[in-house]
Amino acid sequence: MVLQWLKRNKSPAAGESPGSAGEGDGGGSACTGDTGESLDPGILPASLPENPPSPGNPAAARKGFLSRLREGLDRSRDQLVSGMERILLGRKAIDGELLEDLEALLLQADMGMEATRQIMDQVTRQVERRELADPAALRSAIREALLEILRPHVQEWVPTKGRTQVLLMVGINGAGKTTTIGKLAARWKSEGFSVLLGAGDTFRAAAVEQLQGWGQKVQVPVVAQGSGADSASVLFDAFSAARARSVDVLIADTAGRLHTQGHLMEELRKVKRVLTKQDPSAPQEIWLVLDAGTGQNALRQVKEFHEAVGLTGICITKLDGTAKGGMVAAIASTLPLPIRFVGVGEGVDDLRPFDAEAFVDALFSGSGA
Ligand SMILES: Nc1nc2c(ncn2[C@@H]2O[C@H](COP(=O)(O)OP(=O)(O)O)[C@@H](O)[C@H]2O)c(=O)[nH]1
Ligand SMILES: [Mg+2]
Repeated sequence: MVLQWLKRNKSPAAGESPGSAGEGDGGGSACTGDTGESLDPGILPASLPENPPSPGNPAAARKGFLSRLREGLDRSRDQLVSGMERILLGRKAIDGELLEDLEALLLQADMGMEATRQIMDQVTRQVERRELADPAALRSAIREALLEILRPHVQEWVPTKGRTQVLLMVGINGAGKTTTIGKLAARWKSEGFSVLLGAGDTFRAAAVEQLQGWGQKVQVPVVAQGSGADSASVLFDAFSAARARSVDVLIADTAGRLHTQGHLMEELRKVKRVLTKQDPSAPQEIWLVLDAGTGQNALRQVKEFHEAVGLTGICITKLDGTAKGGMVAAIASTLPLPIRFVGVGEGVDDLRPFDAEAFVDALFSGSGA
């Protein structure tokens, strides 16, 4: 369907292909795909913002999200809070041994070396200045120090109207890229933006189908070619299509890859290059999607992907049901990258901009801090 739509709506910008840009492998602009049965490609995507889905009851949705976040962090919280209670039990004074026990607990909670060091430095300074009256005051001091690490990473990103922006989603297999793309598409569509999805994960047919499934579910068009197509070629065409129709944001899916797979990292750089040929400022955003359950290995992923393609943000998925919630602090303390969104489930509404206060509350609630 998109092929017909592209032909009908061909503009000079849409006429280029990665082949003509000198980057493609001759795949040309033959673009097939599906926009969802109920959508008429002839009027897409300009008609998309006109009938956004009803957001329902936003207050109830937020409450639901917070309780899911809290529930999801049950295991992380148990570990941290019960660990602190155990350490603080019966302790009358704050001494070196107590601080060492707390340090070990933060490391066990997956906060990582850097965040743990920052938290402990701050707490130790407060102890030296006699600002903490008793061991119980340590809990709120740790909570506050954690918030200070996380707060600078709260930087929501929303598309800007008036020019087509590209958001490239990268990460390892199974991290939650495609699911997060579906959720973001629904979110931005409901906020009045026009959205197009690009099926740049061409490794498996199932990957293309999964994205098309999301396209249908949230009623957003998808530009796709068959599996095995050149990823850069698909995304080049998707960008042409998005620009030709003045779509606000193209969200580009990519195949999962390990940061150690050099040739696949090179493929990502190629995707970037072909997009830049159409617009020197594209892709405007490149987000790494991380599974919260990954723990400390996430740090390697962030560093290596950042070095390879220059990340502008991070999304953390599966905060429901992880014992490694502390990894959010580990990531925040390692690189100055915004944490754009967090996911707490597989549903379309289980995604929210990162909220440091809500996260810390969920991690500490019940501790009395
Ligand atoms: N529980 C939970 N599952 C998620 C979340 N995000 C994604 N998933 C699931 O994780 C699996 C892999 O997600 P997918 O989007 O296909 O990952 P991709 O390979 O990076 O594209 C799927 O079963 C998703 O439903 C989340 O926030 N919470
Ligand atoms: Mg995927």
